[in-house]
Amino acid sequence: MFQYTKNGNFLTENQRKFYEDNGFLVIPKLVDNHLLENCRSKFAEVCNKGPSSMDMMVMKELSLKHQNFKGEYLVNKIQNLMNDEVFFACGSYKPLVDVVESIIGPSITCCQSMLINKPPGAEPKSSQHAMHQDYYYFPFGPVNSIVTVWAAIDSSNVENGCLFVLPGTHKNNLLPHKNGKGTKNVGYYEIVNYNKVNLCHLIMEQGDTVFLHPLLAHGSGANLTKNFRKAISCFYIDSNSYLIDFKGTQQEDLEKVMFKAYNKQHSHLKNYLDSWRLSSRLIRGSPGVYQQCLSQL
Ligand SMILES: O=C(O)CCC(=O)C(=O)O
Repeated sequence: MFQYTKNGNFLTENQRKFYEDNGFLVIPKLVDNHLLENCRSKFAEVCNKGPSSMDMMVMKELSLKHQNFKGEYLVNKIQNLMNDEVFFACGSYKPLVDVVESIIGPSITCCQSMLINKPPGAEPKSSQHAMHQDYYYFPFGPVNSIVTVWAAIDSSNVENGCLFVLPGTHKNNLLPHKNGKGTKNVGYYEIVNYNKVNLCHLIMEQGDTVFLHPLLAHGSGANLTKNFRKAISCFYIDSNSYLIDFKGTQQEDLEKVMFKAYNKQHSHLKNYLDSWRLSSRLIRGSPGVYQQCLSQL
């Protein structure tokens, strides 16, 4: 009866059914505010003093780069967070990982993590994140062994660029995407054609957490307020996932673009797959096929 979730005790029958039918599930107040405030402070520290671990990457909002903005008024994302213990405390927070386990099973690796900041004043086209499926970026499978988790550090709403989703679209295959060049931000790909009729905005308070299937079409709006909009987003996979070669697929272009961007900060990287070695950390259970494959690259 259930295809996208596992048997276990951490989700109610209704929550499980909601995720199965819609491809996402919001759990109010799941992450402790204290952990999120620690992440907020750590983010400010990284913006001002630089990365707090070797593998961490800091990205700037291009539309603000030439306007003399600094610190968290300029940085729109830091990624590869899990080797910083402040962020790890959030990414490995038991109530959150329990829900992840209910979706992908008990062998859990966080394969990517980011703190996404939408600073005030950015160009709307640049601050929004166009409609996409996260699976477009992931060179591993099977697809149902992956889940995206997004926890609100600030309340998010239509004005400050909350997430929006197209419920049920996780039942599609991977859809054609094109490079969202208009956004200026490297690595933003968007779905070429989609129907907005059922678009649903996720209005969330601090600590509210949404779990998204990797094929669910989603994005986020521009921040049109004078305040920041921050969230922490982690991607989890079953540690027995296998790697996929993007050669000959529609993601060949993405692979080149992302590798070029990552290579600027980490010149020792051999290829795009190699970048997942930097960003992955085991969270629960034993290392599996995924770790073996990465170590053989
Ligand atoms: O704006 C955000 O916080 C989320 C953007 C998003 O959809 C993503 O990073 O996949």
